[in-house]
Amino acid sequence: MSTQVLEFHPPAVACAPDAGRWPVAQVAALFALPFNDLLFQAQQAHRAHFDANEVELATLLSVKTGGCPEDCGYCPQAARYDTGVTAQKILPLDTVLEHARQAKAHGATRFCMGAAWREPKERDLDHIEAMVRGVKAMGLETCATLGMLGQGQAERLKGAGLDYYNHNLDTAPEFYNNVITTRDYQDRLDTLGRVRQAGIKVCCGGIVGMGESRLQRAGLIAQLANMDPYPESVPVNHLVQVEGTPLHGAEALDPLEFVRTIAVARITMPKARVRLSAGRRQMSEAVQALCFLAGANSIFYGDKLLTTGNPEVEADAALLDKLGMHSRAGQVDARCELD
Ligand code: SAM
Ligand code: DTB
Ligand code: SF4
Repeated sequence: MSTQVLEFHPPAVACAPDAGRWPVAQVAALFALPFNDLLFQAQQAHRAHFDANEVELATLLSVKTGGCPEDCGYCPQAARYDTGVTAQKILPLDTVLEHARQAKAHGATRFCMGAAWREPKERDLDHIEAMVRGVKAMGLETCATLGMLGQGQAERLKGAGLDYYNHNLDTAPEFYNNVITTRDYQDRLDTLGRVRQAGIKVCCGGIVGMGESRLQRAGLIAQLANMDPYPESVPVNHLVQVEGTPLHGAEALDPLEFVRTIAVARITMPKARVRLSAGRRQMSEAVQALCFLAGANSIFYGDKLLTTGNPEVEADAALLDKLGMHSRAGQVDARCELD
């Protein structure tokens, strides 16, 4: 039973989670609340645990791009889809550290390194360990997303100073096979168990806008919220549709439904950092502002995600300024170039 979930006091309209867990039906009931009531609850949960005007800036770098053997239907880096992404070798250490240095200079507090692997090989981990050590030594929080981890690999990353491991459940168990067939839900849960066991903080979320139903979005949130403990960090990605991937052309999600997903994540995981992740480039400023109101308090900062675009740092600095928001590091500095 998670004590974190028990601390939440939901109003009468969305019944209290029994036994500290969130049945899918109760998560779905949150989704069905009138929008204003949902956002009000999300604000209450947010303000109970965070400075409501503070946002974490995390910079993402693809340290090994493309050529991935997996078949994730959303992903431009899968070798089997013709998306125009060229497979590259792992980046040299000094290139990664230079990106991290610039990210820090711009005000980022967290640096996330991503690799297009099904799982890292042992020799890959030597490189990643050096990257983690170097980034950590700059005073940045470190995060990596490298695919599934085998026995002993999470411990190696922890030893190098890794703060967070990102591994997403992506969607509800019932919808999962519509999106990925080359590894199953249990594989993901096993990796998350290894990360937790090694004492690394868990960064785990999913993607919405892939054609899933609202009930399936509730199913994803319930899976996350019922982890014991729930993840410290929850990325909510809006599908970035990339030509050549099977999910290109999926029916567009109503932006207000995306905002609802953020709010439900905030209410069910009140102490987590809820991350407004991929898809911001396709979102209006007004929708992003609603996401902050719904409890999002982390964004990717830098003009690129892994292979697709993200808002320019100048635009983000201007948006945060307009909203009177500040980063964890204080002032946001968009003056120097990231690349
Ligand atoms: N290869 C590793 C893995 O899949 O575990 C790590 C990198 S993978 C690109 C990290 C996450 O990015 C995926 O789990 C997925 O949630 C997200 N992602 C990938 N492509 C996306 C897209 N087109 N739109 C939104 N999110 C995406
Ligand atoms: C996460 O949940 N979203 C980020 C990060 N973790 C690694 C990745 C988004 C990728 C979007 C598609 C791309 O740029 O390739
Ligand atoms: Fe490979 Fe990760 Fe993309 Fe799936 S999401 S195809 S595992 S890089």
